[in-house]
Amino acid sequence: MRLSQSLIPTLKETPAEAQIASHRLMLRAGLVRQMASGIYAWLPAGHRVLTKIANIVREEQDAAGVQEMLMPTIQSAELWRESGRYDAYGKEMLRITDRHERELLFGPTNEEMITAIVRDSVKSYRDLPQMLYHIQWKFRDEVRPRFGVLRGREFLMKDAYSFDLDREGAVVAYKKMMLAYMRTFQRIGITAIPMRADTGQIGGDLSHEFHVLAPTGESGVFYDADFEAGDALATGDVDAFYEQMTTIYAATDEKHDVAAWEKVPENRRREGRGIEVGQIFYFGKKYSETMNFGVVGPDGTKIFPEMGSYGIGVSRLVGAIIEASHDEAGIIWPDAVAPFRAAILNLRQGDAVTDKICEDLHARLSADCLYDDREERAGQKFAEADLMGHPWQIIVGPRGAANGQVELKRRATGERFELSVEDALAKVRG
Ligand code: 5CA
Repeated sequence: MRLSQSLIPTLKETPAEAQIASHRLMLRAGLVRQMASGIYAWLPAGHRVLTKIANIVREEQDAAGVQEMLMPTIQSAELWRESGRYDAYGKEMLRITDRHERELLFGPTNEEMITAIVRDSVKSYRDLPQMLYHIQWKFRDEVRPRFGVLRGREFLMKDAYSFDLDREGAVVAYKKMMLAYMRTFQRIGITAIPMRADTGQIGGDLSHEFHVLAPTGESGVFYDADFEAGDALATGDVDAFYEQMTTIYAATDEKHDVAAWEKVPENRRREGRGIEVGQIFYFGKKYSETMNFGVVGPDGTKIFPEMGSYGIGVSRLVGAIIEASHDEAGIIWPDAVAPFRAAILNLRQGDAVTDKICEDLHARLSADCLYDDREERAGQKFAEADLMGHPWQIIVGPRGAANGQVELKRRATGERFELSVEDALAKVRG
């Protein structure tokens, strides 16, 4: 993509309304614009990040055997009256009335809708288990939307739902999902720690929140430093993995257990703050019973399925990644989710050899690179590339170009390499 022809409206000044780094940097790097309180438009570069994250989430859900579908954003109040949550949900729910005076709402989550959908066609124990997910916009009328996309009112969520015949099956689904989450976060390039959590609005008796460590996080977190050391994912075995994850102490302030904390050796105790990027719940028959969803069991009796729900804050992740990975100059994107893997900085637009090398690089790196082909000072190009946080910068100036050399800069470490065009390409491609 050519920067001269792109809508990436970077800002030099720090926007006054932004209190924390990720919000400031998302505005300054031209990723999003606020359209109303807690409601954002995703501009082209921001949309690329959101899409890359959603695709990783999708691939790992698919790999775990979860079926993708798409439910609407607008739901009927009737559905929520069935579970009793229509009144219980309170002011966070955006309620809408249509022209026929029918009561609708903008979905804050989908337990009721998925239960109604599965209830409609699953009648026998033979049709279970089922695991389904979608990636869809949600709306919660938060009292205090803040920190940009971290606490928005409209936000993108991956929400999955499991239906099993018994508790044992539901716990298998829960463990599978925890493994899928850890794989997802690892692929994105961040560390997210699963912590015992409260079940809140969703209800139930087993829940974990996944927290990215960052000083600006909304929750206090306590965890055993062993978590960082152990590569629990390497086991590949769901039970062994779950065992390892849940025996290492990690809890948010809401569930912090002082007696257990004292059992963690002092030199391994870590306290900090975390941003919740996902939460999983096992809540049993809460919705299947209240919404009268039963299947016929092997002996002809009615069985209410055991359910769980599993969320990832896809749009919140964009902000959380930036909170965890930035410096004074700007964003430092992990390779897998950067809007562009590389930027080409042409330091002498109009110099025939420099232009030719840049055009050649641009053609060969194609869509995943941003070519800064503007008539701008080198200093500005450097500053904006650092701000936007491309993992690689390929810097092409007339002196090097004359010898077929370019400079390659790694954003995360600041390392610089003088390389031939071919070697630079090979390094960027990894
Ligand atoms: N139905 C369940 C799981 S599918 C559920 O709604 N869980 S949740 O309330 O914990 O939300 C799932 C994830 O969405 C959270 O972990 C968080 O990452 C994200 N999220 C929740 N509220 C917001 C918000 N206001 N802005 C941005 N992301 C949010």
